[in-house]
Amino acid sequence: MRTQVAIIGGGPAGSLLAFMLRRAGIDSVVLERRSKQYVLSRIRAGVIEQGSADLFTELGLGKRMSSEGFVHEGVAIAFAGNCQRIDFQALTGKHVTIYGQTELQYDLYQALEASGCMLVDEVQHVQVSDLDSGKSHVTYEKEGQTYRVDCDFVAACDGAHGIGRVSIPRDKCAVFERTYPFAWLGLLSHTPPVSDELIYAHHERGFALCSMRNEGLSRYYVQCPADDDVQAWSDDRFWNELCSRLPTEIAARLVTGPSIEKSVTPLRSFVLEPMRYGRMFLAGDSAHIVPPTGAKGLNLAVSDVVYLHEALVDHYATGAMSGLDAYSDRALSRVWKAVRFSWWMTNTLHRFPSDSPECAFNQRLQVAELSYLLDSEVAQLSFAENYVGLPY
Ligand code: RFL
Ligand code: PHB
Repeated sequence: MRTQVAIIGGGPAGSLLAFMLRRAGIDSVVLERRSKQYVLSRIRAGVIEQGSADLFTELGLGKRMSSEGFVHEGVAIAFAGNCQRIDFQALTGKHVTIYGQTELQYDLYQALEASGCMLVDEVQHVQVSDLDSGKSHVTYEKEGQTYRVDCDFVAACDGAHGIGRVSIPRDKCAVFERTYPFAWLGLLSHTPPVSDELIYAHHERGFALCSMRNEGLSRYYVQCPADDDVQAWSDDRFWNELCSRLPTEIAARLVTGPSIEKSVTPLRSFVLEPMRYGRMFLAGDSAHIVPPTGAKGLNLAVSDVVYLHEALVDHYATGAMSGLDAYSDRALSRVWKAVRFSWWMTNTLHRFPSDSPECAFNQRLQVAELSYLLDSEVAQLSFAENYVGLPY
C-alpha cells in the first residue's frame, strides 16, 4: 500500500492529524495498536483550552462539544482553609471547556469514518524503516499477516509508550526529564460535582482536585505515593481522604457514591528534542509528557498537530521543506511553556515527601507562591493566560 503520510497511533493527535490532512486532500493511513473500543473507553483529559475548542468548531467537530461540554470561566484554588476563584473571563476574556477526552475521541472517530479516512486498529509490531531516504515505509502485522505501507512521511502520534520515539538513535536526540515522587489516584463516579467549577486544593495531607464530566458525573483526584496500588484504595478510603483535603464547607457538600473507574497515574515531565528524525515527525505524548496538573497534555497534542498539518500542507502545495524543517522548533517553543506551567503547578500544589531534603524549603516557597497568586492580580493574569492556553 502507498500513502502520503503514515500515522502511527489513533489517539487524539493521530486521528486529528488524519482528519485535517484529509480535508486538505492529503492521503494518510492511521495504524492503531489497540481496538477502537479500547481507545474509546480510556478515561483521560477533561479540560479543553479555548484554542483547541475553537479549532474543533472550525473543523465542524464541535457540535457535541458545544451542546454537551461546559464552558468554565474560572477555577478555584483551595489553600489554607479558604477557596479563592481565579476569573479567566475577567482577566483574559477567555475560558476553557469541560469535555472528556473520551467524548472528543468518539467525535474524531466518527468524523474519520464519515470522511473515508483509513484507520487500521489492533495492529502489532509496527516498525519504521528508511526514514532518511525517499523510500520511507512502515510495516505492521494484523491477524498474523505482515503489511507494508510506503509513504513520504511518518507521523509518530503513538503516545508515551509508542515505537516512534524509541526508533530514533540515542545520539540523534536529547531527552529532558523530571519524575515526581508522587502520583494521582483518580476516581470517576455517577455523583453531582461538588462545585460548578474545578477546585485545585493544596493541603498538608497532599494535593486534591475536584473535576467533572457533566452534572451527574464527577472526576476527583488525590495525590498518593508514586508506588501506591489502586487495590489499597477502597471507595470509602478515597472519599475520606478527599474530604480531609478540602475546605470544611466544600467537604460538607460533597456527594459520594460508588466508583465506576479508579486508577493511579504517575507524574512526569518529559521532552524529546528534536521532534523529528529524518522523515518522521513526532506529535503529542510521543514527544512530550506533562504532569496532568496543568491540564495541558491533550492541548499540546492539538497544537503540535496544527503546526505539523500546516507544514505538510505547505510542502504538498509548494514542494518546500522549510515548514517541515521549522516544525520541531516551532512546536517545542510552545511545548516548553506548557512544561514550565505544568511543572510550576505540580511543584506548588503537591506535598513533597517529608524525607526529601527540599521538603521544608519547598513548603515555605509553596506558601509564598500561593499567597502571591491569590493576592496579586498580575500573578492571576499570568496563571489565567497559561491555563486557558497560550496562542499558537
Ligand atoms: P495517546 O492518547 O496516548 O494516543 C497514542 C495512541 O497510540 C497508540 N499506540 C500505538 N499504535 C500503534 N503502534 C504502536 N506501537 C503504538 N503505541 C501506542 C496508543 O494505543 C494510543 O491510542 O497520545 P496523544 O494522541 O498524543 O494524546 C495525548 C493525550 O492523550 C494526553 O496528553 C492527555 O490525556 C493528558 N491529560 C490531559 N490533557 C489535557 O489537555 N487536559 C487534561 O485535563 C488532562 N488530564 C491527562 C489528564 C492524562 C491523564 N492520564 C491518565 C495520563 C488526566 C489524566 C489522569
Ligand atoms: C480531569 O477532569 O480529568 C482533569 C481536570 C484538570 C486537570 C487534570 C485532569 O488538571
